[in-house]
Amino acid sequence: MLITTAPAFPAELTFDIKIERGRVPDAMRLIRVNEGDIVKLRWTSDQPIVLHLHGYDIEKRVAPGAITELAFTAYATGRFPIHVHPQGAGSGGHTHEDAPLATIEVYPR
Ligand SMILES: [Cu+2]
Repeated sequence: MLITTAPAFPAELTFDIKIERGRVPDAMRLIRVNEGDIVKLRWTSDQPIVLHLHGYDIEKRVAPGAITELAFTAYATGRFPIHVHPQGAGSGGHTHEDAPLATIEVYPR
């Protein structure tokens, strides 16, 4: 049995995630937070890339040479994949069959 002990109060959590050639290190592929936490994902990438956080439906363009912050409050619990969208494909021009770049798990408090 897995017991998760969430802190009583929401935390502000910052994760620095480095994308290299469209991938993130294995250790950063699963990000666990608790409901209500303020989550800041600070992305860097060696190439231009568009990220899409599902569920929260946030899209962010990450350019090389700068940190791009994707911040949200984890009000919805569950498992939310972060996908890479093709550059300039417009809306609806992508599939989600590929493995996600990373996954965010939000646990109930
Ligand atoms: Cu997507």
